[in-house]
Amino acid sequence: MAFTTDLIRNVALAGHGGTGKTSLLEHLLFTGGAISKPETVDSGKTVSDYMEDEIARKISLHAAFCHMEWRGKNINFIDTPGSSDFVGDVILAFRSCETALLLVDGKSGVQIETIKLWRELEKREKPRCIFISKLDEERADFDATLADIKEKFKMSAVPVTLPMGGGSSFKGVIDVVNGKAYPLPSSGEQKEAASEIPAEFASAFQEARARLSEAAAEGDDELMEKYLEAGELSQEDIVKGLSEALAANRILPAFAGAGLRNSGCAALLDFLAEIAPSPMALKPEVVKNSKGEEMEFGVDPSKPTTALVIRTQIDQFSGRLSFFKVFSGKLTPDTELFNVRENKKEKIGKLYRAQGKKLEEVPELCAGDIGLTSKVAGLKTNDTLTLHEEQFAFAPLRLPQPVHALAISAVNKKEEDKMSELLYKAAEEDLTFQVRFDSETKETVISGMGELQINMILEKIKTGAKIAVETRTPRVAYRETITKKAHAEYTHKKQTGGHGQYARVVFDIEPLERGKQYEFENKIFGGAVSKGFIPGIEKGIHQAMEAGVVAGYPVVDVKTMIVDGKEHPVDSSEMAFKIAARGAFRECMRQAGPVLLEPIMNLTVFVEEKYLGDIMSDLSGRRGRISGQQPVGGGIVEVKAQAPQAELLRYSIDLRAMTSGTGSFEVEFSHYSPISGKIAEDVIKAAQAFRIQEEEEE
Ligand SMILES: Nc1nc2c(ncn2[C@@H]2O[C@H](COP(=O)(O)OP(=O)(O)OP(=O)(O)O)[C@@H](O)[C@H]2O)c(=O)[nH]1
Ligand SMILES: [Mg+2]
Repeated sequence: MAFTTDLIRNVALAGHGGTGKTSLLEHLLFTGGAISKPETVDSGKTVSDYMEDEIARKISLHAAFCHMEWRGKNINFIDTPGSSDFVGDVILAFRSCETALLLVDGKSGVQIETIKLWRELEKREKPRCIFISKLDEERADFDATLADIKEKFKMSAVPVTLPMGGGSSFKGVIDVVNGKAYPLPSSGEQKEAASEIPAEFASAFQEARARLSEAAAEGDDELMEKYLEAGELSQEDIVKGLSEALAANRILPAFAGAGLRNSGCAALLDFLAEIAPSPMALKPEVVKNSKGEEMEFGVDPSKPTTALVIRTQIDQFSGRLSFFKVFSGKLTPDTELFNVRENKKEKIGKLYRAQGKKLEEVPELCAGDIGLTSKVAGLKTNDTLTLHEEQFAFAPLRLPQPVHALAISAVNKKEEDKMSELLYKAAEEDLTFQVRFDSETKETVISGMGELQINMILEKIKTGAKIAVETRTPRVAYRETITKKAHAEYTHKKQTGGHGQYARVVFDIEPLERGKQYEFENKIFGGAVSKGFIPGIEKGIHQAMEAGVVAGYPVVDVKTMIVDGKEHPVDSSEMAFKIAARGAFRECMRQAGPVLLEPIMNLTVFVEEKYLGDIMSDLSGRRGRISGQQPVGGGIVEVKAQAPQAELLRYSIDLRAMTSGTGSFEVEFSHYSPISGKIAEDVIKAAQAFRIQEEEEE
């Protein structure tokens, strides 16, 4: 059956690792009748942890799409991994949903990943709810967790469900909106059944009900008046007020439960179906047309069909799967859509909804819905699809830059192509994983968010495809430049018999401002060298600049001027001038105080306050310069610094070790800066050793 836009809900489950997202989702699907028996994460049979690596490790490593019907609504769920290495999949889920459901462990309280995800949600002004999980565990405490949330997020969560007891005496939940109790089912495989609220929880319910009514009335003058007059709100008004407040991101509803025990699921589903915003409430995306003009584009069933590819999965059996969200109009099978990036039409075959790995064919997907299609080779994540040849595109997903890089090669050179192919495939599936060939250092460099993510990908290559690979710390892309002016001349001469070669050039060189790269000026007066030879001379300079005289790294920020020269009527050629120019440039460079430059990175580190001292002293040990620090909420401090790339090659591993896995950082290139003394000597030695090794290999 097709669901119209108002009947669709998209919900992303997110939170710190192991807070119970996958287990909760499994029981939501069970409660909704999408599956007949809930499985445990340990069994490796849950709907959303279905990939081989997830089953082996018993944690989620990819975004998984599921759906179910509840009270006439189609609820699409995206289960996301808790490990920060897979943040790319969480961000794509946040973009695609209207409501984020953040899980907080009732025993551990708000943990570091949840704080980071909260900041991501803040950036997007995304409506969100909190599910306080695992309340059946000893020492789990609903009220203490609410207090922790208030302290860390500076926002009071309003309970929509309340727990009845906790730990070993956990007896189920109370639905505050509907005034019902859901006693704890006798096992996780039993459905919840509503009953009267037990007398012992009557006053707690009354109190929570008053608080919920007040939250529903706030921000709506009419409702507030009703509430102040009658001292309470009708059921209908509570639903209306909460819907508006959540869509506008004014309230933070909180839920209680224990997913594994199937407790708290029914009331949560009621809320999602009846109160959570429909896709139409999604904050519009900014799209750009072919003229570069920006406009807002929200979900709208009345406009011609538009869809955005949100994820690509390359499956061994089903081939390429492209998940997309329909933004406007509706989509039916075998439609031709225009792919804006490729500027060509693409036939979309069958349409599906995913239930984990199971694909269920659908006859139609309306605006706001999430579905997928298979085997359309031309589709990539972030592609905009339109019905006509409309030229506008959604902005690509904004993801953090990779922070951990490795150089990789196949042990057997013949397998290098196959290895690269698998790496590029992995990069298509997870956009936070990148592959590039560095022509300068002659290395294939892979980079990502952390060791776990990279190891997962390497695992697929090593054991999956049986390709032996070697990894090592990538080489740093050093540069060379000059520090003063110089003057030199060079004559290339080979005139022994037959057709000879002759060219002579005289150069002045001088340093350019950092980042200017290259300049050339012809200062010859009187035609000592014909204009026709100038391109050859410039080619020679470029060639010489590819490998400088200090350690063979590319030369930057040098201006070269030809001031004089000489040519021979027969023996001069472009080739001869190229050779002469190369020689003159190298001679000039030797006299111009050549130095090595190293890349300096801008670094933003996020750590809990208690680690601040350690982080600062570690950074100064890495030749880092700290430019500022400020608290960013949740007890986290942001430290801004600059440090040489060479000192940061293992930073993602070291930072995690220093902060028990809680620290994180962002990094981007800033500028090149000169190095000297022992540091420069070591770089030169390493470059020489590398060159010897390369020559031996050839
Ligand atoms: N006691 C209890 N244990 C639970 C509950 N929910 C989940 N667990 C257990 O907690 C562990 C983690 O559960 P998952 O559902 O995999 O948690 P997750 O948030 O999906 O984990 P990641 O995807 O790896 O971030 C598993 O061993 C579950 O059996 C619960 O309600 N009560
Ligand atoms: Mg999970």
